Amino acid sequence: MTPRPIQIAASIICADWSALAQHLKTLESLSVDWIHYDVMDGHFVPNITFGPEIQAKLHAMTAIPVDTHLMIENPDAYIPQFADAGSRLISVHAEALTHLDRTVQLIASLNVTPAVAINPATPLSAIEYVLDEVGMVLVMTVNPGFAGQTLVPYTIDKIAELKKMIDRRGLDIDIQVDGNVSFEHIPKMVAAGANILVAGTSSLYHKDKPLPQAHAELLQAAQAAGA
Ligand code: S6P
Ligand code: MG
Repeated sequence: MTPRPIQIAASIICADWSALAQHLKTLESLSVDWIHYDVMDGHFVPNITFGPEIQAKLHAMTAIPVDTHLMIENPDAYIPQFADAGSRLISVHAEALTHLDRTVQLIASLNVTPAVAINPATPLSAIEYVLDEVGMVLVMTVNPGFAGQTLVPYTIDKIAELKKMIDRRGLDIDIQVDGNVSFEHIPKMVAAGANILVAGTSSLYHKDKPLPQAHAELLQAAQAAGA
């Protein structure tokens, strides 16, 4: 199977919101592939971020496609609003859903690419039957809820197992990694099969690097590992 192209998803909760419009222009000039929009409800994860109205405003400010990561209970109730607010891709957590298949179908019915996300401790068996129906699997490499956490090491083997499962089935879908996607961890994440990297405080928003430099180094590290 031809490798899927490396793509960068900028984790917008990690950006400097005091200069958001300028920041989005910078991301556009760097041809960043996605804005990764983390939605947290204080129930599924112990943190709260923002909802569809703020996403709609963000979407109006940039042409960069929105990748919505729903870390919420009862996502079905909000998916149509996020679709209206410009999501190109919506990830839902397998752990949050009794009827995962129904939710994946709901997302697809709204002409949004469905994706399924799994927490570090969730086995791949939880998602194997929906692989044919999604465009992407999001592998959490930290426990969701916060930026700036440390990698859960066993998740690297899980990415590799998922990649084998996808290849065995002859599918052509993306694997996104989210959580401590750092310069140290990118080579093993990409070598294991990840191709969409959620870039937060560990890389793109690294406190010691100007953003264009961090972006260039991020791409270089990922492409070298995927070569
Ligand atoms: C975490 C959330 C993530 C973070 C991102 C931050 O629950 O889903 O998208 O925002 O992982 O990146 P970093 O490099 O600070 O871990
Ligand atoms: Mg996320």
